[in-house]
Amino acid sequence: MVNPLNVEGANPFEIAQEAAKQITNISGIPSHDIALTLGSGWAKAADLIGETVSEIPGSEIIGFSKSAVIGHVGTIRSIRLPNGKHALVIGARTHFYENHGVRSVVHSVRTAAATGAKTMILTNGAGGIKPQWAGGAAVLISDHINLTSSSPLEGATFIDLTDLYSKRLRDLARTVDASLDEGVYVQFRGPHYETPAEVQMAKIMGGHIVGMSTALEAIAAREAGMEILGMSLITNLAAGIQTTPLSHAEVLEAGRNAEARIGKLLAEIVTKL
Ligand code: 8IG
Repeated sequence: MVNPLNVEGANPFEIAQEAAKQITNISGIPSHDIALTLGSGWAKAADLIGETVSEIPGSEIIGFSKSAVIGHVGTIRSIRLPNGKHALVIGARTHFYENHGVRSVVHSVRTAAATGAKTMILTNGAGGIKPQWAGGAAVLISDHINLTSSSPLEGATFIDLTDLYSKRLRDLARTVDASLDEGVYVQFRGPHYETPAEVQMAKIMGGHIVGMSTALEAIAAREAGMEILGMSLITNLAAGIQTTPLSHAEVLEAGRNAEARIGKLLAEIVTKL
């Protein structure tokens, strides 16, 4: 199948507009207020934040591809919150390591913005560098280091990334759970996990969380003018911090063990937005 985002001359913002129109038509909801991308372990939040108006397979919306990862749901949901606002929940994330290009990676974020969303909640499963995060901590992202050597921005698009992960929203999250810790998210390309030496590099650079998704999405969300909340579920300690080998099975198990707790946490945060 042709990926319309990679066709020469295509305008990714126009395709996002088209995707948003399809979502509006199918859901019957003219505009959304907030958007959430639910990564590994976070899917349960969708069932807790409100009433699902519409659930759409990603494959029905232009520019979305089937999720490549087991544990990622692959649908887009329109949810009515108890306060009457509408949330767009994206379970169909495209990762940079899938090699569909960075336009595909951020298409969901641009589509969310095109549906009207002013707040973007980006969640992920990630590795932790702080040993006290062992056992499935949920943490706030305070900033990032982008080690993908890529950007979703094209041309002379000089976007300020100060306060990329909104201090206001982090403080708001802490009104729900005052114990929430925070850290700097380091995005590697993946899909392999890091070597222990790379984890030490990330640590020396000032990183606390290692992942494969969120930095590029946050840049696109900022370009679109959205306010961003980033949260990681630490499903494993990063390579070399934990002494046992990393496995996707371990990640999935940590997600299952945490999903009820972090789903409830995120749902409570959403009610305060
Ligand atoms: I879940 O340890 C998950 N995603 N880069 N490193 C990176 N991404 C991850 C990890 C990890 N765990």
